[in-house]
Amino acid sequence: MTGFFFNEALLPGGWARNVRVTMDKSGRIERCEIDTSAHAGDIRHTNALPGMANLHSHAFQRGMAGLAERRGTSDDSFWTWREVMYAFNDHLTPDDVEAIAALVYCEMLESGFTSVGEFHYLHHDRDGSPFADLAEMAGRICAAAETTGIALTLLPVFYRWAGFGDQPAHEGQRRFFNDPDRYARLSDASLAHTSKLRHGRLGVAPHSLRAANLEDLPWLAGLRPDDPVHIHIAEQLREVAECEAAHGKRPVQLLAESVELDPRWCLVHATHIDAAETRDLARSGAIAGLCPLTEANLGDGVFPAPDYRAQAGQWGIGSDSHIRIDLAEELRLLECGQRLTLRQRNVLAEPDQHVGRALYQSCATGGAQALGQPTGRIEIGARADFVVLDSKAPVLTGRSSDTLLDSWLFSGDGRQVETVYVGGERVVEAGSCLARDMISGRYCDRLTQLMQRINA
Ligand code: NGQ
Ligand code: ZN
Repeated sequence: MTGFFFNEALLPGGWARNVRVTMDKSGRIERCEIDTSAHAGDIRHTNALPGMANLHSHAFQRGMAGLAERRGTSDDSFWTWREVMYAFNDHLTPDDVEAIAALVYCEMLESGFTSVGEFHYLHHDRDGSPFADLAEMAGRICAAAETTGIALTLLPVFYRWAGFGDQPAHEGQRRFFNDPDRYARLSDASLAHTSKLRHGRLGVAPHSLRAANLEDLPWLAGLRPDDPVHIHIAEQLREVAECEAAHGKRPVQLLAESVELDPRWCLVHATHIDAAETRDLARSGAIAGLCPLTEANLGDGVFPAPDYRAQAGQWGIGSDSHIRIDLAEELRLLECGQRLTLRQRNVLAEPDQHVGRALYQSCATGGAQALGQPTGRIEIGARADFVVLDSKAPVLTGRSSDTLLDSWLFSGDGRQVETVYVGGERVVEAGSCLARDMISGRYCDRLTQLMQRINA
């Protein structure tokens, strides 16, 4: 049987040498042997890392990267960025969304992400009316995943209110809005699309405690009882203050008291948490969904990673607004944000441990849990998702195992990702997603037209 043979691979227990992996028909790892030799016909690589999950994506926002970097008349903030984002998404057609998502997923694969959680809320047509297929846009997201080969956990977003206290959703949010009945139908219609994908999964996602109220949460969490539940939370200080004003509690505290937080849950950002919330989140087994590049770009703040980690809190990473899509850079900023605030080095690792491995393994396993995808570990039963680095690249020369990983994450970027497999199928070769040319050509065509419409 054809197998993979790696001179070294990062397994759950650490780096192993001369690793041979075989898989079953569904693309799951059947055997994993170390200190062995290659069989004739094996696919050979110098190294392999487990595939990384990108646990939080709003694919369409890739199309507006760089369009919100001009200072306005007053202080700019997350909230002024959001106005620009709303104005941008007003123009998007299903063809635009599919073309943008395909480029996003292509870029993700090329940087080492093998699965994505699409936190999808652009549901309706430009005037706010539902498409004939309520899940038309979800179908476009699935089509983009199919084109690229990335594993997809689709998270259709429940968005009902404009803010705390059940403020009615406003004009800029018309394309996101659903009542509970229509959301349940949207979820079913989305399943018709995700179930056609080889590595598709469907979860649920109350947008935030601003856009879903406390009564909405239990039935949403119960709608798909075995699947992931994602929510934005405590990203901005203003949102914490509004939550305290409306409910007398901080967001994570309020959420933890309103629902049973458990390993199905992913709390995206959770930037502003106090000591008690840090403890409760860590204990719950839920995932903190950190998006370092977006959180920096939007001026959100810095997650209390050392305290959370000290209490065995689990996390993963997402590229969220896609101001950049680069796995190495996300992990680097997760660590370097702490270095800048604490004025220390090598913060997010145990004594004598390499930071690269600590970051990579914790985010790969946490991200896989958040997406309900059998990935993030090279072990029996996991999907054969592998990321192979170009060991001949200048920044990786002479490195192996932990120094290879540290050098990639701290001094490299997506350019050192050579080959990527999802479920044993090659999706990136010589650094390029297989459908790269078609996808970028279509993206550029759509974006040219879109920018003309926006600037008209
Ligand atoms: C989003 N993005 O849904 O795209 C949000 C902005 C909001 C981030 N939170 C909108 N990064 O939170 O209301
Ligand atoms: Zn988000």
